Amino acid sequence: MSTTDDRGAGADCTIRTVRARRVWDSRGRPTVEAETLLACGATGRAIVPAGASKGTREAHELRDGGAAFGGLDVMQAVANVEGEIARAVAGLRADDQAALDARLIELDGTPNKSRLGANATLAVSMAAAHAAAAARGVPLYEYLGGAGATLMPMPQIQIFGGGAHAGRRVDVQDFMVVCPAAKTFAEALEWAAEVYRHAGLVMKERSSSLGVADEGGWWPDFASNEQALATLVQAIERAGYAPGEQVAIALDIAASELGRAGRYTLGLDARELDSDGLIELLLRWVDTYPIVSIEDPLGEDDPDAFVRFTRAAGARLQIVGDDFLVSDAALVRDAAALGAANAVLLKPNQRGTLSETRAAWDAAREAGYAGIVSARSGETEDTTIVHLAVGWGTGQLKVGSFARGERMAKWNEALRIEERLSTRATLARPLPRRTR
Ligand code: 2PG
Ligand code: MG
Repeated sequence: MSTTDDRGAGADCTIRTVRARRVWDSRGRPTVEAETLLACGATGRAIVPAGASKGTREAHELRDGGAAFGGLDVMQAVANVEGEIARAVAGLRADDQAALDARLIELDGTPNKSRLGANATLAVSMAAAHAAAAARGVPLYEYLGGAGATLMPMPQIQIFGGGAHAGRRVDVQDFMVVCPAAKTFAEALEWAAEVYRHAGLVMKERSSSLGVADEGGWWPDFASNEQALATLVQAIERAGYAPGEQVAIALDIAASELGRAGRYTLGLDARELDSDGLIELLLRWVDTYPIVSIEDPLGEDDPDAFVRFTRAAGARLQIVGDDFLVSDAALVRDAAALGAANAVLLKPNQRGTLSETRAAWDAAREAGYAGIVSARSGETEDTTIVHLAVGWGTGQLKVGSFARGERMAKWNEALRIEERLSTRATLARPLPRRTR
């Protein structure tokens, strides 16, 4: 979000002041907003999101502890922005993102931003980008990607929520759809809206409508994880689309939440599996249902199994590292050397600066990996990630479901971008089409 009063290429992008405040996220929890004022008068503002199912190697989110708000207050992170960080970045240029982020990293001085907080540093990193875009008088995606930023991302849209986002009612965290045959981003949203609506109707018919989960997906009431898959196919068909061909399935197993050290528990299915047992189950699902993408099929501490799964299915399936790669360029390079996964989820708050997140995408591209810019389960009206997906040309965007304002703000922002790009826009088609 940005405003400006002295636009143009020659605008003075020197940072004058940085302010921060505590605002509230979609789970009613505190989070950090930063606002940057430049010498030219342009301002930029950004809010940091928060995850629930987190990788252990994510950058540190600074929370105050204590009794208030379950220990989740962020007043120390806010104070860090207004004090130490504001002093350190005043005088730097907002349009030199690399130098600004390097200063933030150096100032923090820890490997995981545990001193100042990744929530503090990311708010400043993103607000500066917004301010620089405003100073130029262009939308953020265009500031980041120039005139060549015309690739609209394929959306991954959640239909059922599960795992840590729905009281572990089912074990699999995200049951999502993608629309490989849609011609535009707008059309992909139309199809997803129909699938979402029909999924809700199916659940209502079964009197199993229990509201929505953290990211807006239907709160699941299923007898097994596999029943969720079957119901999703049913919803796709009832909505009038060919499963696999027009609307396909993407899953986030979030397997780090299911166990440790190669032992996994599917509570709903009353099953304990070792790594190869989980691989076998997922391969059977891939053979039976029109699944084109699986995120975190195995735990973050199970790289060898990741390699085995990638060998078995990587040629016909997108295999995404989220908790496994935590948007970290070095981990992406390590995974590529091993042959583990073939795509990386990109969440800026897993690293704490835009430059480091971007570096993970650069490493992914070099390795031939796909990239998916992703929201967190705790979100706000902030739409920065949509601009990152288009500006960086990642080709995919994961935001959650087709309900709740913090999700719709992002889908709707992407519609505005597609409209602005007009005939120059093309919808990315990164995923294989499948016929059953
Ligand atoms: C994920 C995200 C979004 P969280 O695991 O990919 O679904 O969840 O933000 O809770 O990590
Ligand atoms: Mg995930």
